[in-house]
Amino acid sequence: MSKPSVYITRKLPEDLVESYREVLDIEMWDREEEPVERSHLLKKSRTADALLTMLSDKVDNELLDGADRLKMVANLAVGYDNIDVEAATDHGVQVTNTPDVLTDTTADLVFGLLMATARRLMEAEQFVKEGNWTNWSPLLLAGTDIHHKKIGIVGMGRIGQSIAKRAKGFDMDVLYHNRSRHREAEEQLGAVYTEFEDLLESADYVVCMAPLTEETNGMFRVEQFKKMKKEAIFINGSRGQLVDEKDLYDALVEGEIAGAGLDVFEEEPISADHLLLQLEQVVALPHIGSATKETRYKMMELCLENIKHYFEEGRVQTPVNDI
Ligand code: 8YV
Repeated sequence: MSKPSVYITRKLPEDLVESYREVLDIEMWDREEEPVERSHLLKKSRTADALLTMLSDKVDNELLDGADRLKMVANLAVGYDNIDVEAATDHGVQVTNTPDVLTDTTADLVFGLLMATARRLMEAEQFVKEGNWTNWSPLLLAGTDIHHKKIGIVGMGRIGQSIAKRAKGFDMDVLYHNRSRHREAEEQLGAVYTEFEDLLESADYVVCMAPLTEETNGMFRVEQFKKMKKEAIFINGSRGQLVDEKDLYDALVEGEIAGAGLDVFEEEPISADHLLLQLEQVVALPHIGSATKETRYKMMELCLENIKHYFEEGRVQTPVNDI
């Protein structure tokens, strides 16, 4: 019997892929620095049994309509807003994601981003490297305290809870807002469920970790920034589309809030002339929440395991939809 054919939309390390070649007929996009071209992805989808996709690959009706053999899509991310899951289900296509393996890694990064923004770490490093450290003054590069402050986590999923644990270690008060109450986080972490508006008004750090859905799209706009404290710092570790970037820029320039730490943007990658990059109170990262070698390997492996098991046993470890 011929092996199921798998198309991978980025070049993955051969040492990882190699062992799966025994059971899967794997082909990969081979240009290290460039994302797969849409026309190429559409062409490959027509003959593939499975796709291993990235967030930048749109899996929509256009792709699914032409993908007669396609049975599954393994997405290399916990989020799957790049995939029209309803359409995939209608086409009988199993979708999987990579939860759990990236939870702590992403929480580490988001908490690090909060610290970098509050304590002005990037500015401070630049100051030293540019040779400006020639004197000392009491308020030189003075930032804002983190310990004993209030963190408001919007989106108390796995990563939100993992951030709450870190915040507890810093003696912070933890507020959270979520579609539904999370009793475990309340009992074990002392996190306090708070209405969205109340959270915005009382948190010193507002951390956005909600997934991108129709309801969360654009949930942080001018009204929300105006409700926050003038000293508040806004952190986004989920998706750029949850935020109106022009409104965030205005809020920062007009002093409605004090700073922002952003790992994600509305359109990625962003260019150096992006509005928000012009502000020194913004710390910007290139969407590296889950980017450690250990975790990225685990994510890639989970995708390949899901594909292998789907074809061998008809089951996957981390399904997004019921087929
Ligand atoms: C992805 C992410 O790893 O998992 C997610 O949803 O946003 C990141 O962890 C990254 O975008 C690669 O697809």
